[in-house]
Amino acid sequence: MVDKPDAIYASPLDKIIDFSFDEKVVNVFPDMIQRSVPGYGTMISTIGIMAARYAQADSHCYDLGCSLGAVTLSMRQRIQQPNCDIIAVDNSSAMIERGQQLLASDKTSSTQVQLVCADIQDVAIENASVVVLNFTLQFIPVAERLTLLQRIYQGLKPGGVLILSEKLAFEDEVQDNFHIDSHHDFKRSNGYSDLEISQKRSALENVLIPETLAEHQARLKQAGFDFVEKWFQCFNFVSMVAVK
Ligand code: GEK
Repeated sequence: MVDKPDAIYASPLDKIIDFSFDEKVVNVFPDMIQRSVPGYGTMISTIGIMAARYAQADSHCYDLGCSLGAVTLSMRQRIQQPNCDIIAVDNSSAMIERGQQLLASDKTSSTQVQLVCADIQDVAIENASVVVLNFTLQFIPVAERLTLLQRIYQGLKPGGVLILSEKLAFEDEVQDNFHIDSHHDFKRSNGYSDLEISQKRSALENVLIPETLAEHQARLKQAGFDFVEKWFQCFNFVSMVAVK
């Protein structure tokens, strides 16, 4: 299994169809996300460190929208609590199939992992000490986001944590443009052409709906979380923790 370089949007396309996490994307996913999300590697390794701190014995840790399981593997390498397992969920069967292969070759820990192909809106969240949404909530319709966060809050044990990473929008146009332009510079510096950047942007337009930091913070509080803190930001990519 060799990770291929992402060239999905390298040639001009007659029609840009909405982005989906299909086989074509799965084949290039590690390269795509590393070159597209500033701070991705730092966020993955740091989420493992935070999971180790918040994981509780006899509980579940959830990786919702797990893709190939980068967060799952990072948590698995760090969690020390007895009888604490990981439930990793994605609704792309291509992602889950490849994720199974990657997991099978990870010999770093005996922590049990269950990979589930399902919509995260249909999965029960129970007896949870850690829940991670690493760039997944942005793909859920805005009107349905609060219900999901409320279910996560209900499923968390006291002292449990939700880690939420998202691409942000900014109300102020100058600020928004600064972050969008800086992100595009980041992508260019990683070898993406202007054509690739603009075709990918069009493909994501109706699929990835970013919101402001204030909107996320208000919704987390509305879902029940008292302590909400932004712990990472690079341009328009942010990660927050919310503790029950
Ligand atoms: C990582 N967390 O590498 N139910 C289940 N999965 C979903 C849903 C849904 N309703 N909607 C989208 N997905 C990963 C990166 S990628 C982010 C997450 C990105 C899944 C989708 O199939 C994809 O695998 C993932 O959420 C989003 O840390 O590519 O920008």
